[in-house]
Amino acid sequence: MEYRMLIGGEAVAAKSGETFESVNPYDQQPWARVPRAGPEDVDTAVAAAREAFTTGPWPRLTPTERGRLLRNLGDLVASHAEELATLETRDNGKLYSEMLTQLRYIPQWYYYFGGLADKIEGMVHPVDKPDIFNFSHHEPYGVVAAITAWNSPLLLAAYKLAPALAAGNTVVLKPSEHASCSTLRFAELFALAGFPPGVVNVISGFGPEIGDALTGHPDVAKITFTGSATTGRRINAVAGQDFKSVTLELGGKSPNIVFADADLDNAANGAIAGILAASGQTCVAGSRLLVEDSIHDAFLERVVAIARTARSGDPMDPATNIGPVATKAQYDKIRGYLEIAEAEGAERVLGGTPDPDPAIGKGWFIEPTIYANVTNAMRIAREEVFGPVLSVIRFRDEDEAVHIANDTRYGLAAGIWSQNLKRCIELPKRLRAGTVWVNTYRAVSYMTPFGGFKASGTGKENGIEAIRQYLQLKSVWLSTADSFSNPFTIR
Ligand code: TXE
Repeated sequence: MEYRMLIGGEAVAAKSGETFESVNPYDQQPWARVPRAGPEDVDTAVAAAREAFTTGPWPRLTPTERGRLLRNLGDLVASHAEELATLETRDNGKLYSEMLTQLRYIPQWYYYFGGLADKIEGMVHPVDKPDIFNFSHHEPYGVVAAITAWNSPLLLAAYKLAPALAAGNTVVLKPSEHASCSTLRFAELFALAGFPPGVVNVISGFGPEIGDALTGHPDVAKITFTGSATTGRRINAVAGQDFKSVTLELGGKSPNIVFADADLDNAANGAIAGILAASGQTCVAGSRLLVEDSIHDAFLERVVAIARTARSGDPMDPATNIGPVATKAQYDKIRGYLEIAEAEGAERVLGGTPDPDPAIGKGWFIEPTIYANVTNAMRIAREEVFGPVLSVIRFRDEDEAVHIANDTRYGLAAGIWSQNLKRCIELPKRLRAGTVWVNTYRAVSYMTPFGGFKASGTGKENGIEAIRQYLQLKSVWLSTADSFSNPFTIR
């Protein structure tokens, strides 16, 4: 397969002609060639987006028409769901069943924000001045740079594109170099949906090579990013030079807290969903399992028993629970953390080796791994592993659970398992995390705000408020006074 980028409505190669291979994590075979954009391609893509924002038909469309195009796009994603999900699985090794579920859900983002496009209302302000009519309204920023990670390319793109376009911006979208193909194929749907050329541009390439050129480009007004805290920090620094607005969704070290009064069967499934779903390669992974002392041993046994039943294998096979991890770098990083955990004295109760069963394939497989007797000071409990590796930490009482849960630089998500109503209502208020799930885990919706506290990011995606990330507020003053006198005082 040979892919093209989308710039100014044209399917193009990189100006340099360079490409790179996309490797299937399951069989470790290259299966597609992808354009390797350079800074010159970034310039062309930003210029196309800038032109579409200022002079093209896009700024003249009514918000209702923008909404209609977004709904067309949603329909097209729905009718291409199987194809796009297959590309994602080939690119990042995640289960086809997971990617297909995402692809079938993604259209809702385009329908929801398409519906919101013509409901962005301003306000008339009753100012304390005579002869003045004052109002404010929301305006798009202009060109938005949207940068996504490899774990859920088109879902993350929907989080960003749907509100950005509903608000009237134009976009340069850059998927991860580790999983570009679904986004490049998705790019072909914009013309079919009726979007004018240049409204959405898609470039593929390596973050370290073109990231600064994109985020530091003087014509990029807004940046929205999902990825690592390290790259988020870099983007913030570059964007800060020109005081650009940023929305950053970074990683996490989310606590999943199980109290003795929980429904323990549900909680055990919740613990597994938190760490083994997507082979742990999710920003909201419940990678620290906090368990109340009195049930610790029995609960751990339950979790280990379920984890043992998880089947590694071909991500296209509906019977598979654990696919390979996405890249060799990711595999090496996780292996490195397993060594760190052993050296720190964590007690391995499951896994800990590369999957030894040759029957499951040649891919980058990591066995589900569980460490007990982890303390919150260990690196395995503090740093994002992004793999199927669970750290189990004991706690005595609610106060200690809260202390451990909050004792992290991250603040993306948290889980609580309890049947005590008071606790279920009061405890979420004490947790420093942008999302708290109570008796469930890893639920997301286009209708509900999502985003981190602390080092997990800034700004919110999804839900009505998300559209504000792509709008700036303008205040307009009209005077009906007959004279404009005394120019030397404030009015
Ligand atoms: O992330 P990067 P990587 C975490 C996870 C994982 C680690 C590394 O712990 O092990 O990050 O993954 C682009 N300017 N998460 O290397 O580098 C890059 O091309 C602008 C958590 O894949 O952050 C890609 O499109 N962009 C996370 C995107 O940033 C730059 C999901 C993400 O890549 C850039 C993924 C630069 N200077 C990884 N450098 C989550 N929040 O779920 C790179 N990029």
